[in-house]
Amino acid sequence: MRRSAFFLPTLKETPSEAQIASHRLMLRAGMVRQSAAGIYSWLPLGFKVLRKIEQIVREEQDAAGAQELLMPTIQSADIWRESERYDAYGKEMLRFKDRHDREMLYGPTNEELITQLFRDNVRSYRDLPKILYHIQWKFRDEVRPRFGVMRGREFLMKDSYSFDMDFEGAKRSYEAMFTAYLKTFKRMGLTAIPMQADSGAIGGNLTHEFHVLAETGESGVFYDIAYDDLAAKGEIDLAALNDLYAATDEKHVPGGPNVPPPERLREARGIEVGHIFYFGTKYSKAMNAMVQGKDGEPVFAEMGSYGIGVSRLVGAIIEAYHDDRGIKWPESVAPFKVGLINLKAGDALCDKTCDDIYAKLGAAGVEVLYDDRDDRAGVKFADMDLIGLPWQLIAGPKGLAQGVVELKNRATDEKVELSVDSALARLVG
Ligand code: 5CA
Repeated sequence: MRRSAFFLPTLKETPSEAQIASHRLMLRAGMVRQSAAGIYSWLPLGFKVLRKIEQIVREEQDAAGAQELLMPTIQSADIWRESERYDAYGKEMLRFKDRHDREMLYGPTNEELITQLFRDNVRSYRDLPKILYHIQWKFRDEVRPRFGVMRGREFLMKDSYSFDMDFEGAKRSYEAMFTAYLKTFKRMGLTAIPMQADSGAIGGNLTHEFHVLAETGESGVFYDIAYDDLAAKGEIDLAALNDLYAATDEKHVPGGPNVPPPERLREARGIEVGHIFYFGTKYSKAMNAMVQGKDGEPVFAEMGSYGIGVSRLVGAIIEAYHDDRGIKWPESVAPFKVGLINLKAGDALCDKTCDDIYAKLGAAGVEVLYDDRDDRAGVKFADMDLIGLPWQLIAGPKGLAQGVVELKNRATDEKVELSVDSALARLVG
């Protein structure tokens, strides 16, 4: 993509409404624009990141055996009456009527809809287990939408739902999702700690929130310091589920069972990027979702639901990867891999070399943003640091006279001078 043609309205000034780094940077880097409180348009640069995150989530769901479908954003109130959540959900649910005076709502989550689909289409134990998911926009009329996409009113969620015959099966599904979540967040460069969470009315210990540690996180969390070592080594796995203490402040009981002694207990802030939940037959019973069991007797399906905050993750990744100049994208979610800077647009050698590099990288499938604008070098450097592409390839008249370009790593700030060919070789593959 040529910068001169790209819709990328970057800002020099820090917008006053933004309180945390990720919100400020998403506005300054031209990734999103607010259209109403907690409701955002995703501009091309931000949308590319959102899509990359979505794709990683999708690949790990598929690898865990889940199947993608797509349910609507608008739901009928009827199914929420069946589950008895229509009144209970309160003001967070956006409700309205269609022209026939039927009560409708913009879905805040999809347990009811998926249970209805299951009830109407699955008959026998032979069809189980099943894990179904979609990546779809949700609306929750949050009292205090804030921090940009972190706590929006409209936000993108991946929500999966598992159906099993019995508790053992449901536990296997839960563990498959648990493991998939760890892989998913790791691929984005994030260490997410699974925390025992408040299970509300349902009870049991099968509910976890996945938290990325960050000073700006909205949740208070407590965890065993052993996690710091495991996180550094990237070794948090399913064993952590039973062995090491980690809990949200809602669940944490000072001095309670399994709580480590004070010198081993860390108190921190976390961003909740995922939430998984086993709830047994809560919805299948309320909505009469039964299948025929092995002995011919009907059985209520054992269910779980598993959410990931896809749009929130964009903010969470920026919180983890930025400095005072801008974002530092991990390569797996970067909107482009390379930012190519032509230091002297209009200079014949600079233009020719850059055009050539741009064409070659494009042909090799490397995503490049080519800053071909006729602007000052300082403006281009600042813009490129702000949007945070992992690699900057800088071509100017002085270097090219010696046959070299400069390759800069945004994360480490390391710069090397290389021939064009060696720079290309480093960036391809
Ligand atoms: N039905 C369950 C699991 S599918 C559910 O809705 N869980 S949830 O309420 O915890 O939401 C799942 C994830 O969506 C959260 O972990 C969080 O990452 C994200 N999320 C929730 N509310 C918001 C919001 N207002 N803005 C951005 N992301 C949100």
